[in-house]
Amino acid sequence: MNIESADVIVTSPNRNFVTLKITTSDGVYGLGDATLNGRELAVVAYLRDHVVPLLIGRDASRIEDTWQFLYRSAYWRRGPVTMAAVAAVDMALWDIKGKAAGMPVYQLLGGASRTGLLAYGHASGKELPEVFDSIRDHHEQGYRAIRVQTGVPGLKSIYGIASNATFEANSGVRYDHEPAQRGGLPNEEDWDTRSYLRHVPTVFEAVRNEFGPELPLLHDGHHRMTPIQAAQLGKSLEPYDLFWLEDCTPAENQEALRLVRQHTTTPLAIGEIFNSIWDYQLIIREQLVDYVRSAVTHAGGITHLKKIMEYASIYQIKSGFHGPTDISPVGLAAQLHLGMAIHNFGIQEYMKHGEKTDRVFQQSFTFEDGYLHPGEKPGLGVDLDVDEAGTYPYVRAYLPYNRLADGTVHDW
Ligand code: CS2
Ligand code: MG
Repeated sequence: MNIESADVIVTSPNRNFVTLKITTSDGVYGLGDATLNGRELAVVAYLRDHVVPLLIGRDASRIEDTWQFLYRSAYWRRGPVTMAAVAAVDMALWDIKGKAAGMPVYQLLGGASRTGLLAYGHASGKELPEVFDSIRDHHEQGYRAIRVQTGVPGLKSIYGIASNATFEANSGVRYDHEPAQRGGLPNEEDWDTRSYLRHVPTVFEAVRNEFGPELPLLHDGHHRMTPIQAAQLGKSLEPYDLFWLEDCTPAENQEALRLVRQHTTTPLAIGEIFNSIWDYQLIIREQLVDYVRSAVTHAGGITHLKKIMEYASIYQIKSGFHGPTDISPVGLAAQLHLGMAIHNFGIQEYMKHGEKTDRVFQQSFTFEDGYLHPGEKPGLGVDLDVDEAGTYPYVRAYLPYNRLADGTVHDW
């Protein structure tokens, strides 16, 4: 079953997506997600100009060998663009192997370790009443775990809060939060960590008072605090028993987590911008994190993220795979299959895609009573309507960035 063709499909129904479609000499095809929000075309070029020529004629069944070949023969290793390209090939080959075997991919990964995958959704609001409404809305949608993001007095716009701008700009589909803005330059947002640190604990206190102690609550610090500020927030949130505090500080310097760990027992989740096992090496070995946040799309595919989870399992660290709308339905499906099979599954982020996206990507996963399941279709269980995809041309979109009151650029 040799690879006969490989097409890079770019579409922009509710937002931009990049999908690799590999077709074999037997006519079996597989899909892989290569979407890198705000830098999509860099991965398109890496795939079209450099990877696709290497795939033609290769034996599609040799997934590990192809992974190693693409990773090592490039000479230049790691990084978001390379690892998204490698990930797309990897996902497509697992999809093909599942179809050829007549099995859903999770069966090839060792079978089901659970009946379903606990998911969390994104509740948000500028003020408390909006936050409460959004939590109730997510409850009604069936979510049993909820991430809470809140506005901060004095800040015009902040990560994680749906604003009217995102609503109108994204063809009228109500996304809780779609940060990448189409057709322009990056939005500049304002940030002040001290007002955020004062405000967030008051919101979680109010949410606990309103919704009780059981509901698993998550929060995303989105890389904005210094290690000691992250320690401060983790500590001040302890009374509200968070499921996790995510991306509490930029983690290029993995040792930064030592200071956070020293001061708080709030569980920590990190890794959505990590692309390889080496980004986790120290923080896993030193037990400085509790959840691995990588996405299959950005961490070298099912093959590599499975290795990260095996390493994490030695330290009882669980998965918390990244699942916002900029992970395409193909990438989400791949994570659900991996999540079904690994032992150390923790929770899966699940932001719902829009109607147009659902027309482009036919999906077979289910979301019932708070739990996701990849479905039983052979392969990944997702198909792409190439003609429908062709009706939504790419529109360049940038993620926002932050500046502090004194004009300094800050992590967004
Ligand atoms: C976020 C993402 O979902 C999350 O946890 O951190 O929404 C992130 O902002 C986007 O993926 C950026 O493209
Ligand atoms: Mg995040």
